[in-house]
Amino acid sequence: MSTAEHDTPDLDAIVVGAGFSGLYMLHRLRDTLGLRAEVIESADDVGGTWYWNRYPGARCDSESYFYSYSDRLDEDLLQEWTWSERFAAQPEILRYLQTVAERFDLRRDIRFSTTVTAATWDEGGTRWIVDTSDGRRSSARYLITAVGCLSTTNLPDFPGRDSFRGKSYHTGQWPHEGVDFTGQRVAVIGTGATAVQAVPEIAEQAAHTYVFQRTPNYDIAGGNRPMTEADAKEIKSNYRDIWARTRETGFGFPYDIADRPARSVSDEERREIFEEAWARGGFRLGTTFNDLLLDADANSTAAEFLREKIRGVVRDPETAEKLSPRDHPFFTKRPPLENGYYETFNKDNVTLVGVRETPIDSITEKGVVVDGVEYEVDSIVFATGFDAMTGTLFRLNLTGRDGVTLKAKWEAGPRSYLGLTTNGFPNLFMLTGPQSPSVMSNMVVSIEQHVDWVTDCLRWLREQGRDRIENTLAAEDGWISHHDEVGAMTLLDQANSWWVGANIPGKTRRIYPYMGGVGVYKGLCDDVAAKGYEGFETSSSGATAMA
Ligand code: NA7
Repeated sequence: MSTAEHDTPDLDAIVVGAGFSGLYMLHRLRDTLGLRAEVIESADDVGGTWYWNRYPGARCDSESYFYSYSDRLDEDLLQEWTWSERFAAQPEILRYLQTVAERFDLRRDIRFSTTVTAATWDEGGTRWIVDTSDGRRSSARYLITAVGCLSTTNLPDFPGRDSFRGKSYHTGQWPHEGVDFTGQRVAVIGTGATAVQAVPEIAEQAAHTYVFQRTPNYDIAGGNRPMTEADAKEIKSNYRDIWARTRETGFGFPYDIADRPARSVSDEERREIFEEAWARGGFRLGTTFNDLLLDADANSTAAEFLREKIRGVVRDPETAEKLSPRDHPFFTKRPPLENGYYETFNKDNVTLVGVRETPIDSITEKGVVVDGVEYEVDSIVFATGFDAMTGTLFRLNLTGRDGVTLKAKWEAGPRSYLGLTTNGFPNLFMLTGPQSPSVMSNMVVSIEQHVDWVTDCLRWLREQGRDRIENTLAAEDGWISHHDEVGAMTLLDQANSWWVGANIPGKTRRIYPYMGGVGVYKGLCDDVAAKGYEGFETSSSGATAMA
């Protein structure tokens, strides 16, 4: 493909996606490096995940004050912006991202309502050729995917699904005008983090809510509450320390995993520790001991604590037992944070329908059929999750060197170096790609780390007079074996979760996120950079595309 074919001027970089990662990447490319960059975004505004997920109750499960851009972006914004709740709801996070887009004048370099249909590496031109749904073809030296990890929805192919005469929704593609369920009979399929947020809100309105549960989860107390003035003051005066800590801890939170095994303390003491974490809410419970995710026996102590909590809330013992997970260890599926979810099952007009032993047979014109019973409903809410981490990358139809597609290369699972790049796909960077900590961490911290690493890498290339970079196969093999070795030390593979690709029929089962922790991972990435981008081969095309 020759560059003469391009009908738009060449760019230095194209970024796909205008969520948390794409916005920050654009700012760095354009305003820090002075590059000509464009973001391509399928939605009609910024926000990414927070643009699409508008279902009732949608909220972040990481605390707002550290689920936002850090002091690396703008210290003034940290002081000016005050979150209204401990865990921000979707509209507030979207407003925050819109504010960032305005503050840095980012929208002028974003092509909205446009989907990337294909991206092909042009070795002769040392560039990516990008085709989009608006019929345009663009080219750029570098292609950076900022597509999010949970952006391709999973809509199971239930027999008869499309025959349903009522309204159906997927939580990840919620109508902007909202949905009023007042007086309706509603089916919610799924009991992951999304359903756990949505069900209490839907059940407030609906005449009857049927929740179809395949696998019960260990839901942790959300502990959401309004942010007080005192909270805000304390946080704002400590921001530097808070951010510094997030970059060094295992999960990218400003608190770390306690350095003690679960059995190192007495039963009473452990209980107190769990109770304290429970009362504070959020993922703290998962950081109470250092072996919860490594040792089945240690894990069982937390699992039993959580089952007890369910029994303490849900009045009907049969329903409580049905809601209690027993088939997988705690935290081997992403634990939802609950704010009133279990309590909802004490309502007379909420029914839990188990669909593990007797899966959903079909969907009919009138409703959902399980075990010969037709649950007649007016609306169906599919809270059935996403083809995580690789789903959207594959939909970009990436073709690398020698005509090899990403999908073909990754048929047996992702192959990356640091979760950032992949051999055969020069000048491609995947922000929060598989085999990086991403979904096993506070996403924004991981996003910033990736964006900053890519920014430094591009600066370094320019300083070296190079404009082509590709990781070696040896480096990739090394990363994969380290990644797999660390993953195998955990209990993660003991559950059928989207973390291991088990939620999508036919998807290769592998541990997708890097399990070594945010701080360790950052150290490894920094080390690669400090050694002159060890594991990469770089060269110069002799062109002068970069400013
Ligand atoms: P999840 O966590 O993948 O949950 C999807 C739910 O849908 C889960 O309970 C699934 O049961 C259920 N599901 C999926 N397919 C089926 C079929 N065929 N039959 C019955 N039930 C089904 O997605 P969420 O949107 O809740 O959360 C995704 C992430 O977003 C979350 O982890 C946070 O990081 C934010 P299963 O457990 O697979 O048996």
